[in-house]
Amino acid sequence: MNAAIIGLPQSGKSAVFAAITGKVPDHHASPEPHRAVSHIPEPRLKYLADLVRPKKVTEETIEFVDVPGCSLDAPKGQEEWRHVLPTVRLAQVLVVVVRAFDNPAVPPYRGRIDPAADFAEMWDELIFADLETVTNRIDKVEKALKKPSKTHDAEKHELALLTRCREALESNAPLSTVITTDEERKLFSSFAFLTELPIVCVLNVSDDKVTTTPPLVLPHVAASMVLSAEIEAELNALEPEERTAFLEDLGLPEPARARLIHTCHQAGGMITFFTMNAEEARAWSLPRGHTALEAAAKVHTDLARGFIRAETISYDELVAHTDMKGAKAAGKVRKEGKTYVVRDGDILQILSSS
Ligand SMILES: Nc1nc2c(ncn2[C@@H]2O[C@H](COP(=O)(O)OP(=O)(O)O)[C@@H](O)[C@H]2O)c(=O)[nH]1
Ligand SMILES: [Mg+2]
Repeated sequence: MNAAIIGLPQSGKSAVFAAITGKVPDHHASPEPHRAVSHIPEPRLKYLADLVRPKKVTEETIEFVDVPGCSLDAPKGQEEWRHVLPTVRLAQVLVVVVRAFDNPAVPPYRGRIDPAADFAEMWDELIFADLETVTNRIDKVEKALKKPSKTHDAEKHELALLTRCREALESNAPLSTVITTDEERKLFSSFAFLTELPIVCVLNVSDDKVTTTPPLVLPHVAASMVLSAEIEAELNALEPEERTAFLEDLGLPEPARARLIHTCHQAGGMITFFTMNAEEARAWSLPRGHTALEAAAKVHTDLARGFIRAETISYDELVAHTDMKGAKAAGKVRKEGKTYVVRDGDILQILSSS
């Protein structure tokens, strides 16, 4: 899965990207979006690997895209924003970085530090981009309805939904409030609407404010968090042993990096399940609500084709019984069929005839 980092210029997008991925993008060298893949920190996988000591341990990954900021009130900035929009549309999650940090060396965009207003400005751009797509489509469908055709029923149905989309956007509500069924999502999937995507809002604060600043409270936002990109950069530069002491000094439980990655994964509708054997212990992402059969297909198409059952135990239950042997003896390993809805933390052993 893939998360696009967007926000106004000088909000700290590239700094956040560097904190998460360890890669420092140089937008002076290239104004294009930068991509990097991060492993999803998964302490549960380490426990499983310690149990079976496999040849290989494979973590799940997530891709982050650092999108250059655009001065939205200038024609050139609008042009740049249009240039990066197709990349943003391809994301599964939008991370909106909002500036709250003070740095005399970096004058804030528009000369103000006003997180709520900055978020609102980004939000308006997303709404506006979708409104433009919806309005253009309405024109097309209305024209089609004026011509004789056998597809008028489908067009009328689409027009009714598009009209509701326009009404929502005009009242500043995202399309995720209108497009709610699989059928509707499929009908509009080619438009890749921005306001259908879950948003994670990241408030980038000064290092001395990180424990005292509350996250922004925002409607229609999947998650809202606070971090200091400066602290994260310092953490990344330290040796692992020094990090704990540094975090303790600051009063932080963990680096924001892990929290942000997990938040994006969850906001994107993903859960994690595990497989383990002597060869490999592995974490896998699966959309929430997907079944054991879909999980099997993710691991290998053959496993899904010959699916017999999935022997399943939750991570917590396994830990409570120390290992598989203990869990089996206690009768805690369930035999689940194709339609079983996989839960976060499930460990699956999929039995298949092929
Ligand atoms: N003091 C401080 N400076 C920051 C912080 N985050 C970013 N900066 C600085 O602000 C400038 C703009 O940050 P950058 O990540 O390039 O912003 P972008 O335009 O949104 O990608 C850079 O010089 C950063 O070093 C922060 O948390 N604290
Ligand atoms: Mg940047």
